[in-house]
Amino acid sequence: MADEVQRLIQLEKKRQTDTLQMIPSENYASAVVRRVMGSIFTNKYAEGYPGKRYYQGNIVVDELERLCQDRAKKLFGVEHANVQPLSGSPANLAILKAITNPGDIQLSQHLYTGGHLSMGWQVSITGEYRPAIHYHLDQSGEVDWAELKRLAKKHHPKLIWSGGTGYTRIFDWAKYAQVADSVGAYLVADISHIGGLVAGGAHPSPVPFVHVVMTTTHKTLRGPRGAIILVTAKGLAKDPDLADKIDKAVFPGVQGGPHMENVAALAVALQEASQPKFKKYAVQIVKNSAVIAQELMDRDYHLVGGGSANHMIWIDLSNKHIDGWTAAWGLEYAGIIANRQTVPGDTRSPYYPSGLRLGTPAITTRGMREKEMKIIAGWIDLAIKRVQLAVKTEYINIGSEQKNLDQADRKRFKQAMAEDKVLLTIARQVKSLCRRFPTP
Ligand code: DSN
Repeated sequence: MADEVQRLIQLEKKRQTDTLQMIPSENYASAVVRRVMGSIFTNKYAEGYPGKRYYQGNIVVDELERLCQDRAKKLFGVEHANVQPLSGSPANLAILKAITNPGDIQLSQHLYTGGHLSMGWQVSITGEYRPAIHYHLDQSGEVDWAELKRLAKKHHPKLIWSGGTGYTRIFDWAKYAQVADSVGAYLVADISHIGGLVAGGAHPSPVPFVHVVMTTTHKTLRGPRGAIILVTAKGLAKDPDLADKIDKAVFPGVQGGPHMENVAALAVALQEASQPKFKKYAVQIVKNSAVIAQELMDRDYHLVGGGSANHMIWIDLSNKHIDGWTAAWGLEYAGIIANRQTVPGDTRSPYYPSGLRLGTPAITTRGMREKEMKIIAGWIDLAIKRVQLAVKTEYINIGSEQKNLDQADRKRFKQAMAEDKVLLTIARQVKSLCRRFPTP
């Protein structure tokens, strides 16, 4: 019922307003983007592409989609843009379909060291569809280049994926290209996390080095949920039909009718991302992330990658003797929303991993800067210390090493943390900081 949904929207609004959204893949879309997402374009079927639709009544929609394509091409400096993918996973499946044939191999970053499901992990359709092998990040958080080269040489993949969901350095696109070109593979950059940093000029663009770029549109790019696939000049030089193959793979290969309300909102977001203000925003995201990273390292936190050169802070909690699950829940009760993540060399499972991932895109959108980052880093440390103490002595009593907590331990821990005075005090302070930095 609409009134029930309305109540939930209000509750979620309060949550998003009064707590710190620090999941690195989340952001606040602008009010205009959100309004356009709710526009009447949602009523329209538009299977096909501009000039060749399978439904009538698409003269306006054609103009809209062309506008969105043009803005994407201009912003990223590419030859071709498909703006229809509903999200990153279908986009990556479409890329795989366009580029590979049965028997071809894909090579991607291992899921446990920051790779993504949609780049050939077994439980994903992309892993069922084509065989995949994986390279890792080393203990320092850098791509294991020697392993990547060795695997490429041995298996001759048709497609090499660069990028994923865990990486805190600046991608060396030229190095990836060297490996891919040496074995004649297509190189695809999944820049979902750093799309906004690339658009804003705060990170180098993969465009001169790769054949295809995919980015989701709702992370640092700050648009509606969705994805775009970009074909570069290098891609068209390798295969002049590549753009056409990508389009056919998206529709009718993977998807049916595009969500035109999202395409409309994306056109708005791309325009926003081309403004000088957005460049400043992208630079500030990186500065903010570096401050939190440094503050945490000064407090003896081990960060994957030895710091943060982008929007992401990736903590290995092994030396804190707690897992990412307990840390993430402790932080949530303190009003800081993060997400847990495996780390290179992790011996724990993805559900109870050794790491934690934090990010600055959303809090930077609110206008927070270095001064606030220092305060936030202090709160993160305080909350994690509280969790450590709780796990070690008060509620679970396991000594200095975290054992594999059973479900009863975890339930007791959560109940205790939900009422913990230290965490509740931090949550109150977080709320009062948040009130000074309104959400869009
Ligand atoms: N779920 C996204 C992330 O958090 O990195 C990737 O799909």
